[in-house]
Amino acid sequence: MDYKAVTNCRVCKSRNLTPYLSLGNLPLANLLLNNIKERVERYPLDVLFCNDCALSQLSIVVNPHILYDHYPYYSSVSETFRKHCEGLAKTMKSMARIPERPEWLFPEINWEEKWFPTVLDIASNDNCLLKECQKLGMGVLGCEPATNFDMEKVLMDKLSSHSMSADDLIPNFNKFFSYETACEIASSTIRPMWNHSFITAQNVLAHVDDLHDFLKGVHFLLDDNGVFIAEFPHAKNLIENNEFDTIYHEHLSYFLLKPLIFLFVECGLKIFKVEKLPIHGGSLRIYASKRVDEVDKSVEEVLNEEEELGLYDLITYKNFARHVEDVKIHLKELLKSLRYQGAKVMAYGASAKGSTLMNYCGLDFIDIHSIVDETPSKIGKFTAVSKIPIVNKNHFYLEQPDYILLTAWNFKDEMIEKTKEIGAKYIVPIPRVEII
Ligand code: JHZ
Ligand code: ZN
Repeated sequence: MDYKAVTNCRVCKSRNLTPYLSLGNLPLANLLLNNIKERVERYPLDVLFCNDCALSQLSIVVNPHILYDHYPYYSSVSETFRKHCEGLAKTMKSMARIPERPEWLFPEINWEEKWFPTVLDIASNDNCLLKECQKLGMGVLGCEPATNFDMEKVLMDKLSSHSMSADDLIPNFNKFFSYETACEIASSTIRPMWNHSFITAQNVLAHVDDLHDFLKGVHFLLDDNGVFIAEFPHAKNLIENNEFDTIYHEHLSYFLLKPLIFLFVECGLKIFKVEKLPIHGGSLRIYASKRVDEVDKSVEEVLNEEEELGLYDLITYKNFARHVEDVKIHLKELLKSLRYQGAKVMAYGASAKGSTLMNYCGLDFIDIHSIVDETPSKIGKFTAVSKIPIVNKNHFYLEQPDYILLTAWNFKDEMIEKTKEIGAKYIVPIPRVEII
């Protein structure tokens, strides 16, 4: 079976789930075709609201091996995201504390001199974050199930125990993270893997079905002073800014802070600080530990804001669902009139959200000439169902488009800066269709 249906809330286990948005039967958002004749599977894309804990979640869970064994998204392509990771690495370095009794683990080491904080990054992708951590002298380990990043990684069996030659390499566990994987990591003899000062999870919690098992693994690996740092798009922005295109089969959950606090407590972790970040259309970064003396006021502030905005009430979600169709109507109308005028429209960013946008709106190669993406492995492929060719950035100069549709509007500033000399106008689809 390619997917299973959700019957209970992923966080609180309630069966009191109400559907509020259906985007139809869509292909997997990161599925790219080598050939337009390839058969494409479609899956229902419906969102449910948990009336007990306010978690929005998809009605189905697609088999993660189909989604992630090969993953075409490379985080480092965006300079904005790379800088974001540099910032997080610096934050961790400044927060790091020497564990209370590290000499128990490696008595031969003079810890005052040699101790360096360690970071385990879950779903480490192309090591965008870990490379920044490494530059700051932190011990690094990745856990990434996709096999296509191998060039950048070092297979565990190539490293001997306590090998210091590993310092400039980034070891990786080629597995989905789970409690079982955490036990394997802990039983490994390689030093940077044990007793993690930091465990990071950028844009991965939303992809995880069994969150309890995942956090059990985090709890198991985190040292007593350790901090778990997770980032995810905040469902507040999904609703407020009409970011419906961030809904796709990989994103099983759309998080508010409230259900996460409940979940973390159940798993023996306490969220002690929250930061709002502009990345990916507006994200939250949460900090959690096993032992917490003081909870920062940011936690209460975000909870109050969520409540004041009505984000714990089903009616807010039903209202949001009514606005989603506006984008479809306006975007289709705009592209139709541009076609009649003979204007050439290209897109920038063969993103997952672009797949939802184009397929939900029923756009294809008639509306959009081609999509530029700088990820080498995406170039030369076609988007699924919409069948739009993905081309390299030179094609902006060759084709001289009149309009560029920003299918990765979350990187609007970076994309406009990189293409301004082309002289095209930009179509920004979210929160409402606009030409700038
Ligand atoms: P981008 C991503 O989704 C990945 P996507 C993931 N699914 C997730 O959870 C969310 O974010 C939060 C390209 N690009 O990041 C790179 C350029 O070519 O908006 C990407 O293919 N040049 C894990 O896929 C795409 O655009 C550039 O200058 O919706 C952007 O995709 C830049 C900035 C990007 O996310
Ligand atoms: Zn719930």
